[in-house]
Amino acid sequence: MTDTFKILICTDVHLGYKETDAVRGRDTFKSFEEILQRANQHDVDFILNAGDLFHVTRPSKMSLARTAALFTQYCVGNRQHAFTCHSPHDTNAHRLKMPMFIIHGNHDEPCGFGIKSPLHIFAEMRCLNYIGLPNKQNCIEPVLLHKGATKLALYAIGNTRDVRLVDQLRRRKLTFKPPPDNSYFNILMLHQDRPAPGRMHVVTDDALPRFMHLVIWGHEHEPLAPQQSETQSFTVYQPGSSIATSLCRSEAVEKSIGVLSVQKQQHRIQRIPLKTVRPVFLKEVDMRKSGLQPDASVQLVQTYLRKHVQAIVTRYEGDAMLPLVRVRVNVTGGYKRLIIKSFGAPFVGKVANPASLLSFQAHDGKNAGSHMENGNISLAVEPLHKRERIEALTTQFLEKTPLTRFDAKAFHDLFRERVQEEGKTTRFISDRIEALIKTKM
Ligand SMILES: [Mn+2]
Repeated sequence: MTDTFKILICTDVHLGYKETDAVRGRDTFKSFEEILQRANQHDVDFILNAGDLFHVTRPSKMSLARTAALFTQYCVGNRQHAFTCHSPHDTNAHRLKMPMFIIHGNHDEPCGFGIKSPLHIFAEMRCLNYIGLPNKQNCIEPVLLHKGATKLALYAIGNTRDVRLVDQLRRRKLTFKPPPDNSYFNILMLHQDRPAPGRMHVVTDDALPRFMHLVIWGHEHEPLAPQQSETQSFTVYQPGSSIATSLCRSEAVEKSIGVLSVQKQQHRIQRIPLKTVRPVFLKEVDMRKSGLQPDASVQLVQTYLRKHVQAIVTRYEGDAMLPLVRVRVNVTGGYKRLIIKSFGAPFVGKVANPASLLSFQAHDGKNAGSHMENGNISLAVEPLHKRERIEALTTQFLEKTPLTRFDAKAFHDLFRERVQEEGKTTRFISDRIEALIKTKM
């Protein structure tokens, strides 16, 4: 019997994202199935999932049924495991042919009556091991896993609002029970914003326990190779999402998962590219280089931009999957903007997102940030790295108008999602807020 643990690492699968879209509806489920198939292929002992398995905390019945079918096919069943599991929690590890230790993310966090996450349902049905919920003492106890001479201590923190978690860690209100002895390889899995310029109140490496060897960081959709922490002795691995939920640079890259091997205290992470992920193609077009004058007609601008899209479409002709395409048009100088939805009509069946092919930017201050579209003011599409700006705006708003009816977090998330997603109109957002308020009354 070997004493090397093999563990598949994945995160941010976002099951159900765009599930009603005729073209993209099954994307998340296909990628999740590929992840489960690869777990078998690589003969891993178990899977670690760092959060946001579901895109929403109340998944549709369709999503639940599809997810249940995948767990039943790939995870439920008997297998003779080469490891033993000692846990403070009632884990299902030994009752599953492919165990999955999983935490919730910000999208599938516990909420509502009884404060449940959709993960609770699957845990109750013994499909997965839901970890990362603090006990009454607010102490994080590890799941201990032994395989021959190799011993793992698995720590986990489900998504918590950054401000709160930073405070809890700083004031030691959240503690970590140390491993039984120093022969353990200690892993921490969490789902939070990573520190970045301009981000305030986020968890930094030095706030995490020094005895960790590997930190698996979920939530950030951009895949990053494992890197040595600058302030701590552990390695940080950010696997990145298995689906692009935002058409921006950091997401338009090859999506992958990791296979972690641990022998005693030596570890290695092998990156495995996913094959089921829809390709994303981004292009930037500066209208000042188009040869057209700023007062050129809508028709001329449309013809010009459609030529660009056609060139992209031609590249992907004959491919198994329609691509996601986003052309960011710089209209600095007063060039006309087009109605985004109708622009894509000729590309139905040729791209996966005909209704959201374009976004417009102007860098001369005129109309930057908003423009008229179908009579509604439309907010400019914010790429993911500008997320904090959206939160800054909503925070500003909430400071002036504290919410009594519903959670501030729901408000942040709703805004962030809708604004960055496809450039939804403010009308759409206000309708959603109204609906939200009505359901809470
Ligand atoms: Mn997340």
